[in-house]
Amino acid sequence: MKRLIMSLALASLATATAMAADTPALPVTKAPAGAEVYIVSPKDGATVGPEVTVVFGLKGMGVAPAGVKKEGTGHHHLLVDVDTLPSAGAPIPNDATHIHFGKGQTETSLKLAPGKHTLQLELGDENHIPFDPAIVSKKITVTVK
Ligand SMILES: [Cu+2]
Repeated sequence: MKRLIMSLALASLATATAMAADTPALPVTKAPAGAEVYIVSPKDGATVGPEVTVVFGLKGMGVAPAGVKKEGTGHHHLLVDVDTLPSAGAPIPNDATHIHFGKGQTETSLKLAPGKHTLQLELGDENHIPFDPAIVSKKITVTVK
């Protein structure tokens, strides 16, 4: 009898642990209808110098700094030479190729090595999580002289 109670207690503990693992730590924000992010400058196919100003465009939403919860807003992330978009439901990585603009910046000056590079914008919510569905720009290619 004692053994039965013990195994029941272990079983319910295992269930509780499994449920906790399934619960997402951070909520995913639905993309507002018609929201669109785009790169204003440089133009797709442009040849640029080693230091290029990238200007971010956003339609149908506003920009807010990271950490600020305000409906219909997000902040920009510049993906440099990124082939696979960041995963849904998790914060966008923060590294040399996934650049966060958590202060609400709408342009940046980027240093790039000579050769071809791709640039793409992705909007993230206040927790740096991609919207659902993801709000991403067209990927552009620039050649750095
Ligand atoms: Cu971010």
